[in-house]
Amino acid sequence: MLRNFALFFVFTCSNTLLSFQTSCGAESGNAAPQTAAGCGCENLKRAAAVEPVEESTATVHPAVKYSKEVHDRPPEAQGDERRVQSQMVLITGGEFLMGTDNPGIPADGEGPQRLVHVDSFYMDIQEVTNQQFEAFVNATGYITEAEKFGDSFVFEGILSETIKNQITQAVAAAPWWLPVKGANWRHPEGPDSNIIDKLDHPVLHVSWTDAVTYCSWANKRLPTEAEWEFACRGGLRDRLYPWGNKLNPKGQHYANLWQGDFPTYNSEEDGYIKTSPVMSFPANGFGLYDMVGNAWEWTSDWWTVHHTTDHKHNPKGPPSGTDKVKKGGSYMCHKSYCYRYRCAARSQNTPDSSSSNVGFRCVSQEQR
Ligand SMILES: *[C@@H]1O[C@H](CO)[C@@H](O)[C@H](O)[C@H]1NC(C)=O
Ligand SMILES: [Ca+2]
Ligand SMILES: [Ca+2]
Repeated sequence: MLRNFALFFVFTCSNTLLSFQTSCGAESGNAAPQTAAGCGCENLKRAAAVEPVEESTATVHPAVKYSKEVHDRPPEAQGDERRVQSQMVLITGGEFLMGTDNPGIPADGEGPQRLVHVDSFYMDIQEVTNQQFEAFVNATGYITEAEKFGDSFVFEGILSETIKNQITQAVAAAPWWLPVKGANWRHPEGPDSNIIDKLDHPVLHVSWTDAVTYCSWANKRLPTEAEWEFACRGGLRDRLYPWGNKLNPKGQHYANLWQGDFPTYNSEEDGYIKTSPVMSFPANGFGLYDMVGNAWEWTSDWWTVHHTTDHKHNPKGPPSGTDKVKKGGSYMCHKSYCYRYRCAARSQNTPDSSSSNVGFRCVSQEQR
């Protein structure tokens, strides 16, 4: 039974099935800790050979299928499920410096710093919550990829002993990630957990495809990386964080991150060991909460580490790729392992991967 996990997951740097015990050269070769695997979440990848069981309507992209269902209905019938959706703020377009010439993690393609222009758009002020995602599932019957595959990656530190003892395999480059059967958005810490007390926490274990489908249903879309980063910076120029360059100005915490020693000891100095309710920390200059920390956030861009310094207008990333860009870091990020809670920082996952620290928020051209 456990062997099945090996068929479902491979890590990106080895690309070898059944290789959970081998070490991951690309990661162990890094000397400086901040260039290491970080949260290790970019290593979480499903094997291409394994496809989830598709319904007969699978020829229609889920985003189209689920959004059509709801858009065909009269607006008055859409009220209930829409009421819980996030407030949005207008992000007035403009020019900004994207990326950095002083990368915390050069291998991630944080540089070079480049002048980018984005048009105006609206953005959810918060990460999509469990309650909001539940409203979507109630309305559409949508089944996430983690539910179709039957498993998802959970950070070892939040699993019960019972579940932990049933698992013998982990990701070699990041042994704190365990593939857990029955883990999904309703059971974020494994099958013996639930979201009853976490309705206002970010939804987790959602793949990129799940995120696209949700946003499309809400008549929104995922932000491009440029939009996300512009929004993250909150009008500040060339700063590390959405609020400035100091991590804890006046001793205050501005994001749900990891304090202590990753992955063994979380001192909970910011008040949270795991996710926090959305908007528990101060908003940035644009009125956006949790842009860094709490849950990672999917963007629409394909991943590349090569960027041109040519002046770009609304860049959308490369036309194709294998991984999607995620931004902002999570409650698992600590400077020693995952210095990715900076606006310029970035990481990647395959579009079908999911884990206990990745969520999303949506944007749109018009107020929704
Ligand atoms: C979803 O449906 C369940 C069962 O009817 C209900 O208890 C729950 O409140 C609904 N959630 C939302 C967000 O509407
Ligand atoms: Ca924390
Ligand atoms: Ca976040």
